[in-house]
Amino acid sequence: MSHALVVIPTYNERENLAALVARVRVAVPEASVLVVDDGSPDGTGYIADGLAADDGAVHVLHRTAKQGLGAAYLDAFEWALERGHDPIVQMDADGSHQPEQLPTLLAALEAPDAAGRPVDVVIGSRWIPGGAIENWPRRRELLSRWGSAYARTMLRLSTRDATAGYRVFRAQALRAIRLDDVHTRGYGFQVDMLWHARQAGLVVVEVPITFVERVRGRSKMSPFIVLEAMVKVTGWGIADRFRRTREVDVEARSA
Ligand SMILES: Nc1nc2c(ncn2[C@@H]2O[C@H](COP(=O)(O)OP(=O)(O)OP(=O)(O)O)[C@@H](O)[C@H]2O)c(=O)[nH]1
Ligand SMILES: [Mg+2]
Repeated sequence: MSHALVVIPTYNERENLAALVARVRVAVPEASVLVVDDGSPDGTGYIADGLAADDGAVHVLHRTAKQGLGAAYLDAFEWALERGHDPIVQMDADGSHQPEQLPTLLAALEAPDAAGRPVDVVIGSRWIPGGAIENWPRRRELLSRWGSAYARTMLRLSTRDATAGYRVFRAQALRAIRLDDVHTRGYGFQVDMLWHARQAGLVVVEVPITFVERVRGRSKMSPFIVLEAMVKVTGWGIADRFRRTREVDVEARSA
């Protein structure tokens, strides 16, 4: 029988991982956990191995070098699909995404959306009513809100929190998204996945979450990551507009 898998990417999360995995195991005992570590110099990978040795529901995927969150997730999705997991959850290791809210996200995958359609993807959202953030500096909030708004406008996405990292996918949704075609490695990966979801015609719903800024460890967010996301979103948006113009032209000519 297929069952849920919670994927947790880690890079130098020594102080956070064990407590987070324990919370996940309590909040959703029926789910397995996959830690994807990129050879963290602080030894997070060893901690993950220890957790896996103690609990058969915890697994570890070791990657040799830090290649970004997107690359880690793509490997993990392949791992999950090969083993028949469904649904597949993605969650940060730093405690920003609270495992206690996961049952609500999973329930939203089971219920039809407002139009009565089966749901393919659930997003834990900061920017819809009921959503909240704790301990974020104003500058960080503005960057996130602005980034989401820019992606939404450029790519005509309906998702309010387009950069959210707390998500649940049906295995079928990950198969429908051509993962070979997702190339963003940094934080823009989240937008890239939504963009592909829209192109695949998937049904995406948002559930409000309270996002808690990390208390321990360091952020991996960098100006490069923000720039990568901006350049890519702009490129996709422009390409999409050209494609639509061409489609309208072809329709007009054949009418
Ligand atoms: N495997 C892997 N995990 C990564 C990599 N970069 C970031 N992560 C993990 O991805 C998650 C999100 O990274 P964060 O540093 O928290 O980034 P963020 O949430 O955008 O930034 P903050 O809000 O400042 O924490 C964390 O669990 C990180 O450990 C990477 O290159 N490889
Ligand atoms: Mg974080």
